[in-house]
Amino acid sequence: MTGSVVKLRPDTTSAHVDSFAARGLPPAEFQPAFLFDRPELAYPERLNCVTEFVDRHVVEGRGARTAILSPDGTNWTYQDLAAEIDRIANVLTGPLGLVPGNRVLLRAPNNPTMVAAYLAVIKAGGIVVATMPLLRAKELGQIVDKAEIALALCDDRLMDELTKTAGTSRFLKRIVGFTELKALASAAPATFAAVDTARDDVCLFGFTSGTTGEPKCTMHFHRDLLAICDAYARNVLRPAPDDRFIGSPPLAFTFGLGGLVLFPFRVGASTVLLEKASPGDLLPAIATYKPTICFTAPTAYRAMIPQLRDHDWRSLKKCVSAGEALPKATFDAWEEATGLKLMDGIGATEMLHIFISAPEEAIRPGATGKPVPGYEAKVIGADGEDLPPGKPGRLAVRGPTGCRYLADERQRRYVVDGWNVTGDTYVRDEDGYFWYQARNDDMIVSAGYNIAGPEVEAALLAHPTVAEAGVVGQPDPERGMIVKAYVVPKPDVTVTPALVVELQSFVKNEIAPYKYPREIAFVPSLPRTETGKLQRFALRERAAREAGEVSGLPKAAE
Ligand code: 3UK
Repeated sequence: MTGSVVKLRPDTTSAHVDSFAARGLPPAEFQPAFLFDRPELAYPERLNCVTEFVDRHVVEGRGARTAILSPDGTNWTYQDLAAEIDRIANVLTGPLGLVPGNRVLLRAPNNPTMVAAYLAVIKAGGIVVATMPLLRAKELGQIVDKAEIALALCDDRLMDELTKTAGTSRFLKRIVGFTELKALASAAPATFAAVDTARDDVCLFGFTSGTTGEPKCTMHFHRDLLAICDAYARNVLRPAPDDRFIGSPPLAFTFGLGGLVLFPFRVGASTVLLEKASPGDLLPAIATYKPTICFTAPTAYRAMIPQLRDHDWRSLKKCVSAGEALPKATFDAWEEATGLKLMDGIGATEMLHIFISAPEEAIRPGATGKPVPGYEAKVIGADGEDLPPGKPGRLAVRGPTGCRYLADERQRRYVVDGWNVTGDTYVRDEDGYFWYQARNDDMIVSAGYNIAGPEVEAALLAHPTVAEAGVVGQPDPERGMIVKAYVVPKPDVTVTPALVVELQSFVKNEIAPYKYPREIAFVPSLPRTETGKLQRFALRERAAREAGEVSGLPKAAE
């Protein structure tokens, strides 16, 4: 499985006038190895990726095909999109004074102007820093200061928090609202020559959706944006020009960037951009726009199942699930309801997108899949040694993309001997499939046993009364930790002490009995991040508070 390893130095001449990103790159010895042995990953040294994603389609005669649809009535062809991008690029480099290498913050829900602005920044040689719409002034301030951002483009409806940030930041000088941006753009020329960037010029800063500590800023090159399309999408998702994409992840989350912008544009397909895309919004939009490919989180698929019968979802051909583990119960229920196999894939902001997954015909339900062609993966032990099949350990990967934190000591923790160590515990089976266990720090150690919270969650989700489940360790004087489950019951379920006992016996029948939740608390909802991840740390804090409390519900019978 091992291919030749190429350590790509910045080997081409940068187009950046502002060298901030290059100065922040990790030193060579802490960079991951990059693999480029597949012919489709052999990119030319000079490369502006927007030329590939947009202009190429116009030049090659596909300018009249649909690129972007949205509920505000937008129906842009590739020709329209190219003109929008070029007008904004002219505004950026003209009145707004952008020079190659400058960072530009974007703040907007997923909408057409956001995408045009995103690609305009890159086409102009800038570096995009997209931010989640729910972020507040303080979090925006951390991003602005870390990335030293002077210019922001902001949806007018989201101005308040960013204005507060500007009030206290020594970097942020100018915020241009989308209304003003569009006014300036309408007066600007509709053609703009792409800045002649190097394939290894940085064009994107992705802040991790990490839940603790200082935010980490990952840096990605022009070639990286193509590589995720030419590795994962081309070999696993396999979209065609007639596909239409839809989904929920914000474009500031690279899961959304790939699934809703880069993958469709790589093949000249179309995308539906939704500002609101909760499970309740997604199904009506699917019925309206008849997309073929959907990207969302495992919990969103689960939430949509009972509503499927009220909407025409039958245009869907492929459904991608990522962001957190896909429980087998959700996979089974979706397949039963739709006949479609959910395509699980693990990705990370550091890796830009998905690196382990499987095409439909090779899916093994419950497993994440195999390394995406172009990537290699292994499971390693505490000392970095390779572990054989069947043994749980730390996941390590390498491929055409990899981790580069901006000026961050934590680089050395993520990249070890050229391998990206994602922080996940995995088991590889004899056939080379990778089975997710937990985040390394989500393992519950109870009376000497290692118990993976997600495995207990998956077991609970198979019970007909359970809508959602979150499982963490709760401090316990005797066992160190006990397994504590927070359960959201389905709408018409009556919560009784008997249900607790019933769920406990159910789990004991599904998985090894010692893993059963000794305490179960019923809650109306679970805390989640904007990227759809369960906030286990919040549940852990809650469990720690509740430790020893009389819960009002009976303690488990042994
Ligand atoms: C977890 C998964 C089990 C895992 C992401 C697709 O999630 C993305 O990036 P983040 O930086 O988080 C990375 C971490 O999330 N995870 C993601 N997918 C799965 N765990 N099964 C999965 N299928 O802990 C990983 O280390 O927010 C996902 C594409 C782009 C992304 N940025």
